[in-house]
Amino acid sequence: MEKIKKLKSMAIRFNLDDGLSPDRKSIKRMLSAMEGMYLDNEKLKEMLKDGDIVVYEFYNMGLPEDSGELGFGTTILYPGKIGEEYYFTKGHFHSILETAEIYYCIKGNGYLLMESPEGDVELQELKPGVSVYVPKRYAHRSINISDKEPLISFFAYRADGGHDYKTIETKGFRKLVVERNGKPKLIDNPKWKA
Ligand code: PAN
Ligand code: ZN
Repeated sequence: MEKIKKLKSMAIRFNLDDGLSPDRKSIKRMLSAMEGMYLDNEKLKEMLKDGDIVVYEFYNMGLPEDSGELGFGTTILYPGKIGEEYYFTKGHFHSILETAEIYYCIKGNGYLLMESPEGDVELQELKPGVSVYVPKRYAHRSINISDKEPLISFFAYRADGGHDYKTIETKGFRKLVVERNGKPKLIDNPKWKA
């Protein structure tokens, strides 16, 4: 990605209907890139036989990763389920653990699942107009509980915070949000590794 050397003010458009920006190229996270992340991996493999699909897309503005800068953009998480688990983003800790983040939901309905390394779990509902503060030290994952609408949020974080995906990829989150009797339910992750 092209790095911007001297930062000037900028105006970036994000469409309120689909969350996409006509000014930047999004990063697309495909179903194939989510292998091993959902509880029912067999189901995921079965779905892949019908072809790969975009589970979510988001923006990285390519700003300098300095402590004085901010990373920002939108995430568009499409609706769907794998088994009884709703589509979610991979989720991550920030590499600099002591960095917070702010989310602002523009469209859709879902949750922001957060957990600290010590095992404190926080769940906040995302719906239009709601802003959620992700405290420093907490891993975070968006979950879309709608069966038709994308979940669209705007986010901003300290640009040098970095993304540690590995911890969640190997251990998972302690909790999962699944659909039971047509309703979202927070359950213990049976695959969670201490
Ligand atoms: C967000 C996320 C974005 C995609 O910008 O990076 O929603 O989710 P994953 O990074 O977990 O795939 C953010 O939290 N940035 O720090
Ligand atoms: Zn983050």
